[in-house]
Amino acid sequence: MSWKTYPKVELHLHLEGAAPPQFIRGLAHEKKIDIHKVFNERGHYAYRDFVHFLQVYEAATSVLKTPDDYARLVLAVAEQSAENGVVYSETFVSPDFCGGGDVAAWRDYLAAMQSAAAEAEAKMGVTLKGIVTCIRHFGPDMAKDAALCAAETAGDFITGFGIAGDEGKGKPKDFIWSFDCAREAGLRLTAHAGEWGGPQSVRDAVRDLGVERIGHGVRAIEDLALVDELAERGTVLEVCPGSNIALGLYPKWQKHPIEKLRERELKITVSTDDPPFFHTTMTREFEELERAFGWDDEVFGQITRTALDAAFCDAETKARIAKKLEPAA
Ligand code: MCF
Ligand code: ZN
Repeated sequence: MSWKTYPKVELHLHLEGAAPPQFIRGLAHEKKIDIHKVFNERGHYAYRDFVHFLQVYEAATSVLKTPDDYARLVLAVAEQSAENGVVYSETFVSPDFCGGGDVAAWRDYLAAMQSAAAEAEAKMGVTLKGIVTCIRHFGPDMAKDAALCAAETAGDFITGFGIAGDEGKGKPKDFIWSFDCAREAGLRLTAHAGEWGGPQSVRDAVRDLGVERIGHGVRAIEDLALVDELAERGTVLEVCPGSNIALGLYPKWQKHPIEKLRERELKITVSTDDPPFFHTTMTREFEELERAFGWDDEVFGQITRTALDAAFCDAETKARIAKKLEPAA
């Protein structure tokens, strides 16, 4: 079996960010909402830079208004994942977009997403889990509501809590209450850091929030003492190289630090982040990594097993997914 046909494990996928553009256009049409600014003339998501990307993401999300819209979204996203050989995917979901942080409303959205995930598993063979995510530029108060929603619904589907959004706004320590709340509810923790913020941002996320995984984290490479600290702690990086390149963090694949981080024995995984925004898929990530760094089946197998080890799901699910990976072992 070659890596092209390996079953893949993805740990870092934003649910709305994975929405195919035609899905968002279809909903906008049904609801008579004008979102033409979200797309360019070729019908692709259009943004100028990172901050504009965040705005376009929110504008696209504005057409998703009901639990049923989210159920349809889960099915559309699962279909793309399954087409790329993904057998297990952890998706970021936010109560800020699903009920405005109200726990009762969040439960309705979650029930719809969870039943769509069960349907996707039965029909497409892809297992989905949810990581409740607060949004950094919405501030610590909204993060508290998100954490309370997460704590109330922790369980088989919601397995983790995280933070994403504009790394230039606020500090990890502003969100300690929310992360403590999620941890006490038994949720596993991850934080976006070391993308638009430098190594100190990663250090703060690990030390102040106690996260076991970092979303991106690639700028740790600018401080080798931090790389060693992360390796020692066993912190896992959810690296999304295609996202970093599309947003202009690195000029080309060969300049991406993923290979250097791997050589320094950091636990590295590969994900797509917001695939249609960045014109990527898990297949394309693997192809580009092969081209840029000569990664072979052994490396792809290792990356996939690291991802499954670092997954936030229960042991029974892990064992079931591990069986699907066996031919790659
Ligand atoms: O990882 C990328 C880029 N870095 C930071 N944040 C995000 C990324 N994709 C989506 N996000 C944020 C964004 O603020 O996550 C939120 C979006 O509103 C959604 S979480 C379900
Ligand atoms: Zn992300």
